[in-house]
Amino acid sequence: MSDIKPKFLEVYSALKSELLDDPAFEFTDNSRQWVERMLDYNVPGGKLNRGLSVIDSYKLLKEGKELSDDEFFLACALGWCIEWLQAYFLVLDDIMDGSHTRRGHPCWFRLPQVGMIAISDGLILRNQIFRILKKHFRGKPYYVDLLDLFNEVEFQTASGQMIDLITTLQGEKDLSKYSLSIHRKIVQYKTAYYSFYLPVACALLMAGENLDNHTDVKNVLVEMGTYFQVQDDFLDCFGDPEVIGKVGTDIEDFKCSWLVVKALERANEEQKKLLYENYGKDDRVCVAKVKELYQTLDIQGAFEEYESKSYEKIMKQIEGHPSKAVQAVLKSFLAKIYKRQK
Ligand code: DMA
Ligand code: MG
Ligand code: MG
Ligand code: MG
Repeated sequence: MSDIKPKFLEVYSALKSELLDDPAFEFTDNSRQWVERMLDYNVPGGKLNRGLSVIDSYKLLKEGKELSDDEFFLACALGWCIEWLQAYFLVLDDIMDGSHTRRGHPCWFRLPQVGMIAISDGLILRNQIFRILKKHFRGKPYYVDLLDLFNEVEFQTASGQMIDLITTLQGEKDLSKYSLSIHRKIVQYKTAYYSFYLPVACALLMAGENLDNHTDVKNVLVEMGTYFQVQDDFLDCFGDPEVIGKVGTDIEDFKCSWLVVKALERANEEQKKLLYENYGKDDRVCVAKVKELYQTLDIQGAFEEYESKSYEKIMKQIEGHPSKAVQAVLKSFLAKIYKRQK
């Protein structure tokens, strides 16, 4: 599967060139250079799982039939639209979360020349998705469905980010409101739709399918996306920053992370008091105390248990699906993320 990565990256260069020559704007050398640098910094440097999944999924839906050059290009272009969407959300997410590093480099807004211009860049990234779609898909019978899909998923993600943020409101810090059901809602919206449902939905539309007929696929993908974000929460605290390319901020940020929800479930009164006193403070000593409590409560063990249980649950759901091609799509996704370290 990974042999398509170089070709996928070629499509990135082609799309970038088109955007830098977009006739709807009079680029100067200066603005063109800015956008090029901004794109190269923020769009292609991740794992590219979401983007590549569109191509993998489309191939599996075609059940082994070779893709034409045109189909391959279009699947790549949709994959890149998802990577653009991801870049847009991450640029803004890092500002809102006060993060320092992303993909092994300083967050875009941390660069001295960038700062809050990153907000404007986020908007440019967002708009470029629709420039790409217009240029390459305007004549397709599924164009309107694609636009609707990207709009819906963007709304869901933005809403997830909103509840992720408002649950941490300063001055109202109250751990007692954190629960698995609130956590689930946050991660379903902020992560699962755009990371898991969107790539497969793009492939389904390209294959001429009506998305209304695939709510069962959507449900499995939302379940997988939820599992993926629990892993992200786990790695925020226990991952190796060298491997995940970012330093966690969830404890400092008072995030409704899976880890703190589990810790609250397992803690006695004294331990709860320690959490209440130290969670959500931008202070090394407080963060260390929270991490130590996570060790004492064996939150790693709880995570491992969650991980194998969700794997089994998702696998069962997949095997209940009538189409072998769809099963193959879903299984390839699950295999990619099971026990991931980054
Ligand atoms: C991020 O959740 C979700 C979106 C939509 C970018 P997060 O803040 O936990 O992500 P990360 O750990 O990568 O900053
Ligand atoms: Mg973040
Ligand atoms: Mg965030
Ligand atoms: Mg995170």
